[in-house]
Amino acid sequence: MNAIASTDFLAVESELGAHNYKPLDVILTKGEGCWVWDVDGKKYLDCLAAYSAVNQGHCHPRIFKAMMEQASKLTLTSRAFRNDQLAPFYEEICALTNSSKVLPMNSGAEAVESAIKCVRKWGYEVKGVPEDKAEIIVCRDNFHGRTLSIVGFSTDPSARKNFGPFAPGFKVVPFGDAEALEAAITPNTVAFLVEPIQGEAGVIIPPNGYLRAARELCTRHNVTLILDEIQTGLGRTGKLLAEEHEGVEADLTLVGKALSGGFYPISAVLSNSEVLGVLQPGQHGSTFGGNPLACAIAREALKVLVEEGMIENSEKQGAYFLEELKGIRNNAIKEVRGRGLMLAVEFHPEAGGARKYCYGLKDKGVLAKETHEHTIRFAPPLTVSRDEVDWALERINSVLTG
Ligand code: IF1
Repeated sequence: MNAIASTDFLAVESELGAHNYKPLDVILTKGEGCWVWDVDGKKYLDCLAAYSAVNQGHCHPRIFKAMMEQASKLTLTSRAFRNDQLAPFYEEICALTNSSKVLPMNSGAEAVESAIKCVRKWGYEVKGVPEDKAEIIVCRDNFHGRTLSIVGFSTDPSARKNFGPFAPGFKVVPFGDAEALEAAITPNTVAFLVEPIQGEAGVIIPPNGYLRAARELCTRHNVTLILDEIQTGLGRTGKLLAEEHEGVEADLTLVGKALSGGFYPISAVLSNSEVLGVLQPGQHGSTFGGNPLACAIAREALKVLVEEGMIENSEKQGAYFLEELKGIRNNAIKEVRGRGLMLAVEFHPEAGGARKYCYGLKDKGVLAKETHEHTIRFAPPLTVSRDEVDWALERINSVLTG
């Protein structure tokens, strides 16, 4: 037992914290692999994996070791000086993702912001767009982070309301509609920014061929394609990058979250074209971006993902998990969908919301979170075994049909 009662944690958070979240009332204190423990010692299978930041499982021992070794040597130099972890990180991530250039940042939103800066600069200096006229096309129901320029092109009222005025230069098209994308492209369009599968929107998988069509349109109209793989990347959908499902390559690929296996905020802009080449000294940066501790952690997090077969496991367990979820009989279920271990069960609006199921699951030892009101996402660490999936399914079945 912990010395502080659960109710006290809630009271203190409520009094002293900004109320920008409404978490499930479970107070976690320990994690290992797919499992987490609360302050009362109760064990749960984590089916959220910190929104895909702990794809490698909680507190992975190899990443922990790499972090401790580096932390005992050198953590931060700033980019005013060089460090001996940056070049090997660049080499390894470029080789793995078939990229030519890297820009290391910290959070996912920073990677998105950085990409926006770069494609605008590319638009003016390479494509020849007139000053301040650059346009970026984004999708309805997008989620790319919480900074001002990003929420400015969100279509979710709660993400935007009363945070304006917002930056101009963004155009919204429906997700999954290549014709709408083509119609929105003008000579001033510098980029199309899109999630290969929309996460926050509820694991929305676009029609087959959509990313290929988007790639083709972007190439034809000299528009950069930016794929936000911050959530879909690094094995989550059963491939290293979700773009591989359609055999396309983005001009800019954004990764974050699992790039550190959950130890540390690390993100990166990966570039296959000349886009990152437009940046000159002094035009962009970050105190912590590319620091030796981050680089050492990311190097090991990527190795673990590949060497321990997590990407293949994601594909295999995900396919099984999906089939079994589809077999659950409950008239309240509208649709079950997913790719790899990015899965969702959507309920009919009349069912009264998904949150009650999340509480039911929590009581039985499965942690999952609703997205919007009517969808539950299941996205465990990619280390999850068949037995653990069965363990979860038994409980999911009883809660959803009970
Ligand atoms: C929160 C969702 C997941 C992302 C994509 C960029 C970012 C994210 C595709 C920004 C972040 C998070 C943030 C987290 C909840 C979460 C989320 F429910 F909102 F949609 F994962 F499913 N691009 N996603 O999904 O990355 O700056 O946060 O590092 O609490 O806001 P960040």
